[in-house]
Amino acid sequence: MWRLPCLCLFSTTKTILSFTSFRPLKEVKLQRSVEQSKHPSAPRSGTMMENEAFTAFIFYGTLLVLKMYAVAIITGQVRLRKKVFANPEDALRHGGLQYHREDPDVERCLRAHRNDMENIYPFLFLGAVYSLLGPDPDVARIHFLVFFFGRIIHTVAYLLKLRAPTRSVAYTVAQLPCFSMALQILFKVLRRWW
Ligand SMILES: N[C@@H](CCC(=O)N[C@@H](CS)C(=O)NCC(=O)O)C(=O)O
Repeated sequence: MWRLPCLCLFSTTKTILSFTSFRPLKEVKLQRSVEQSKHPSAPRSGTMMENEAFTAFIFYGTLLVLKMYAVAIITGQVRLRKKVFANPEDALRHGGLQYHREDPDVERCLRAHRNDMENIYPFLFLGAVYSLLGPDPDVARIHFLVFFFGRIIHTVAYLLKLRAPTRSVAYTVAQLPCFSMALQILFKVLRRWW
């Protein structure tokens, strides 16, 4: 009964230890290929992580998800500081129904968050598909980096009310790699069909 949970725990611990041991990538790859040649029918572990473009995508994608969480946390802090609550029950808990109201700073945070949803969610789709289609890892990394910094600057410009057109330029720059990835995905699919 305990065999399966023990096996799971063992393999998770092994994975964590292999991450924290900081062995050079070459050494890890060599050991894997030796293991694979010994047990050719065994499932290959870490195949996704061997795709450099996909690893870069996971890295920047996760950072951007964390950035979105940060905007949500900032929104909550602005609500508390300015006593601006979205729901009557929250307002009642913090002093009275008069605090169930709107505020320009909270609205700004919400717009920044909504704009992230309009742009980062599509990136999570496009980036994943694009990196699985075998792009040059360096070119892929440039796509992700441009999008990442574009979105960071967009958020900073939005929340700190930086002078126009900083936010719009950041938005446009971040859109470029997305269009590039979308076009490359479409071309690859069309080439396969015709
Ligand atoms: N839904 C966006 C579409 C266009 C867009 O994303 N524009 C960028 C650059 S001007 C932006 O930061 N818009 C502000 C926002 O979405 O709140 C809008 O209504 O503006």
